[in-house]
Amino acid sequence: MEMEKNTRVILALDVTAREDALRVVNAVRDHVDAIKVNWPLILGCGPEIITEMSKVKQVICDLKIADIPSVNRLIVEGAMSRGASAVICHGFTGDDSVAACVEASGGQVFVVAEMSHPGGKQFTAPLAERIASLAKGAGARGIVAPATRPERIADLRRVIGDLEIISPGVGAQGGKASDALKAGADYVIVGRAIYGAPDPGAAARGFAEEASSATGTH
Ligand code: 3DU
Repeated sequence: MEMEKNTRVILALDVTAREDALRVVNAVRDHVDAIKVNWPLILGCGPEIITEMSKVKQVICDLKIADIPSVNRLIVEGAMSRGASAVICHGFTGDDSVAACVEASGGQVFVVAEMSHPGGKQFTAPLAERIASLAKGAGARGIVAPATRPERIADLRRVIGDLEIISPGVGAQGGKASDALKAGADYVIVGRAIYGAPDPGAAARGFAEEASSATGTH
């Protein structure tokens, strides 16, 4: 199933209580293209939350999968069978581990190339081009690249061609949605700056408007 490419905003729903998740999702649903579900929400609410959220929007399961191929496959199957449209895995585990994720998800995998937080410069940045190239070779759908360093999005775009780039680090981590999109990201991922805002719906609408002026979509 194609992910909507309308607002270019992916909500990172890192809340732990189901009522908060439902409140935020109901407020932002018209302003985001997908919901990214990570461990805090799954551990807080149980994996059924993946299925529940998938009835509202496409769900990307950000489990940062980083294991041996056989275990990666089981994790991806568990996420996809609950309604995830895509998963996120690490690439430092090597090509066989990434290939297992690609196979088990039917190609619906984003591989973390370079992480957006300051520590991401330490180990992920020096390897990011190699990981991006591994992702492309493995048949992944795309990569994760940092909105906090838009110049790196442009560098990694040159490696992957037309694969998708989803980009976290907007808002709370200091990155700007418009900079990330102009540098070549397809989507920005926004968490705290939306779910932690006094009015999450208005915050999400603001990011969607910023995205549409940056990409010239109206
Ligand atoms: O900083 P925020 O609150 O907007 O959340 C960012 C989200 O993106 C969060 O779910 C985190 O797990 C994810 N993420 C990164 O922040 C950085 C990465 O390199 C990869 C994923």
